[in-house]
Amino acid sequence: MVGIISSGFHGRRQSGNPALPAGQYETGSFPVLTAGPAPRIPTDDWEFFIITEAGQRHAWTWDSFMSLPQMDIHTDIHCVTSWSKLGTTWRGVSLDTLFENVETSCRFTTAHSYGGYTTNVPLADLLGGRSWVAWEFGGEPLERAHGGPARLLVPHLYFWKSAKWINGIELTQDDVPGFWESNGYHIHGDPWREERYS
Ligand SMILES: Nc1nc2c(c(=O)[nH]1)N[C@H]1C(S)=C(S)[C@@H](COP(=O)(O)O)O[C@H]1N2
Ligand SMILES: [Mo]
Repeated sequence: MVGIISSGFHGRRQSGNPALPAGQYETGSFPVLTAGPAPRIPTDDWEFFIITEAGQRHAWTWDSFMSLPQMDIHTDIHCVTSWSKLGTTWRGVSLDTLFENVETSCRFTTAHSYGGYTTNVPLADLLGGRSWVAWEFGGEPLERAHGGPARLLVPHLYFWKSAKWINGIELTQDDVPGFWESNGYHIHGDPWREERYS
């Protein structure tokens, strides 16, 4: 997906690697980017919820979450600060599975993390086999610094949408800016469109 037409702000920086969106470089390391301290959530206390506009609450404990169908995920991730990590492997539960019995007419969501971080993601971006609640990285339990015990993984959007220490998803009628979206980041965040800042 190498475009002929420049997409503005960062100018045109092309790597020649079609796996890299414009303005991104490949890194072999796994940088940690967290606003504030990393919360510590024992799996005994961990819970994942989905709450609808009608106030209907669906919730999973760690054990009930682990008994859901699991998937291995092989994907590239792209951080808005310009690094991309290619060919990462994860294990987790598809949001399609978690939303199976959820009735809603909302088109938007806010992901809520332990510690207070939020990010908004359209429901369509969470569904369709493109997003997961991931608890394993590279065959090992997800490190706390990277969001363990579990994080949202929305790899087709910039990585700030992949909320670490995920606690739950709230369905919303409107697209409500989350933490970074209220601080100048793009409301949607598609790296292939260079939706970096607003
Ligand atoms: N809860 C929470 N999730 C978060 C963040 C955060 O500060 N808190 N930072 C976001 C940003 S800006 C990025 S780039 C990625 C970084 O994930 P990493 O530290 O695993 O590389 O997590 C995202 N998820
Ligand atoms: Mo970020």
